[in-house]
Amino acid sequence: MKGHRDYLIRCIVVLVLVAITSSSGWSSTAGVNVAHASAGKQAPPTTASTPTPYPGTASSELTGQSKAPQHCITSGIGSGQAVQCFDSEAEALRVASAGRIQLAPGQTARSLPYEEVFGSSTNPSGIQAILYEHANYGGATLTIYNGGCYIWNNMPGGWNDVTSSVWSGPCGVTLYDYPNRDLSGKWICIGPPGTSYVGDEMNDRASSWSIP
Ligand SMILES: [Ca+2]
Repeated sequence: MKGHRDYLIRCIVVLVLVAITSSSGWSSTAGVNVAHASAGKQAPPTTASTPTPYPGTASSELTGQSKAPQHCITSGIGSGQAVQCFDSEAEALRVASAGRIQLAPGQTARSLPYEEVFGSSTNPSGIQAILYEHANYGGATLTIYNGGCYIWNNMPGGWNDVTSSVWSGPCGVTLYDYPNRDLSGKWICIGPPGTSYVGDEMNDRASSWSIP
């Protein structure tokens, strides 16, 4: 439970930083900590690790639904926000893990033990989270890797309003309906090890994410 407690502390700290002026309440269901935001203003960037959002995004909700392409990976930090997409989950994971994870034919990340993918809070693997197009960890994947526990970004091309389930590393994940972690929209804190369904209020709505 220590890891979960640490996640909660991190999530709270990050959200306080993100929206100093918003108020929030917590409820917990089946391992998923759901925090509902009330109206609030977007705070200015507050952390040293704040990256540059993907180009082409606005401070208000993105318009238009797009279909997630294949299996994508993003480092979450760095100039240019490199996003790579592959035909197979195996190739995506191989690149995101710098060759450490080699899926056998027919395997998915979910075939592997949790710690083989994510490591532990004291020995992280570098894989931070895997977002899925469908509930129950199905469909296209977006793997977030490297950058530590305090990173965020807008969804890359094709991933706006797509995510339905999340497999989370020890840091946890927060999804936001609006780009740029704008808390005036819906958002959800997801603790490790994630959730097979982000819930009706966030399903196919995430436009930005943060770790945690
Ligand atoms: Ca959205």
